[in-house]
Amino acid sequence: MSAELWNSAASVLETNWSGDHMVPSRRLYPHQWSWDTAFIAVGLAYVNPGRAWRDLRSLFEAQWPDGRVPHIVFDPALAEADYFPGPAFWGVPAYGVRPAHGSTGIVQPPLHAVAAWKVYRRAAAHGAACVQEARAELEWLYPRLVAQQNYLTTRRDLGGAGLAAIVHPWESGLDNSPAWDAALANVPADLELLTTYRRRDLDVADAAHRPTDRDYARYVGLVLSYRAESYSDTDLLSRHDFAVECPSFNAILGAAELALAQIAGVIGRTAEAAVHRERGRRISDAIVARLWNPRTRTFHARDVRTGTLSPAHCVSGLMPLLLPDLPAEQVEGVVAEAKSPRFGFPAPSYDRTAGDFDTLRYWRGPTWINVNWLLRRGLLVHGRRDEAEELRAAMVRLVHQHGHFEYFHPRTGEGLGAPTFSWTAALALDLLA
Ligand code: 2M8
Repeated sequence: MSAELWNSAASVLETNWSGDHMVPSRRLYPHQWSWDTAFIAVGLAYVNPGRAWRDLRSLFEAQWPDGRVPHIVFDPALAEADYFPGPAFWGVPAYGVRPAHGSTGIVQPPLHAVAAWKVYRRAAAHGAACVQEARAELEWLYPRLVAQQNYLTTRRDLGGAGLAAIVHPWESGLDNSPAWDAALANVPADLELLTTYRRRDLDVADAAHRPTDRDYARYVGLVLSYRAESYSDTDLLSRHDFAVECPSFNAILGAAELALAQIAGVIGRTAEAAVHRERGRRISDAIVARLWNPRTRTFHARDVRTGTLSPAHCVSGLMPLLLPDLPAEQVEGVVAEAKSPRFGFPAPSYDRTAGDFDTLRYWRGPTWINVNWLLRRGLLVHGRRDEAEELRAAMVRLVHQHGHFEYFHPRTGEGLGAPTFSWTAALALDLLA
């Protein structure tokens, strides 16, 4: 079984390679996405590390002067109509050394330091030249990764407590998660707006599996609001309707500091390693102080504008397990939540017992490999080897039986969304290795 799965995963990554970057899927997502690049690098580390570094470089070549790494880098060879919203809609000036590549003005979870560290660690298996290349790539990436962290922990600390706020649901990577429902209720949904645009996703995917038009009206409205001041974060809270501290985004932010500490050690910046470790610990503390609900014994998204925690139980609430400094009480609570009837292994994106659990609709129920891969990593961080192995085996079974789909039906395992999806294939390689 594993040779067959390995080969099919490797061939998905061949098909989706576009010269200097990987696309998540050819039809639905034809450009380069930020956190996809990180998950994909983890798999490329086994079959083509040179491409892992090339992909990360392509992404960071589009980094903005303020340090933000855009959530999409657009392929200039494609037409505006190939993805909505495309480059003209975002209206972002071209930054960096790839001036022909437009980008969006929002971010995604900063998983790249974790990915780069994993690619580096795997390099020795490919020989000395590969180790040398990996070191040089880490040296190139390090200041850029630090700039990304600095942007998120300063300009995006809208709540003033040491966490980064997302200002658009797309920034979480968990687009239509119920975690944002309460905060989004305050965002006008101008359905008229959509009549002037064409939702390209509905040409290539089933509408019942995608966010609704009401969601999209809000997504478009929030981009227009952020775009109005050229994506400036100054006084953003006073003029923008959505600002949320997400437990998953911030757990990845903390894990990135710890990966940066490792990278700094390897490239001879030992004094900086201690600073990153300390920053990671502070993010971990802030997540516990701001996002833990002692009554539900799990983490929830916090609406920065109202100071309230979302009541929804979502897979994002399990992600702080990635942080080694998480106190025992929180570790126990999250592991119990993960193993409870609400989730189980592999974990669906949303509470199975909720009245509005939706087995088909994207991040409102279906099972995703990337967040389960993060959950397994978190279990290993806390020495929960048996649970981690149970989860690994369940993920491998799911992908082997149903294919490298974007997401899966949480009861039957049926593949949903894009059929040859890069991060599913890439992470399958890591789970098999
Ligand atoms: C999905 O998001 C994009 C918008 O960014 C979309 O729906 O068009 C999400 O699953 C996100 O996490 C992912 O990075 C992206 C590309 O795979 O698709």
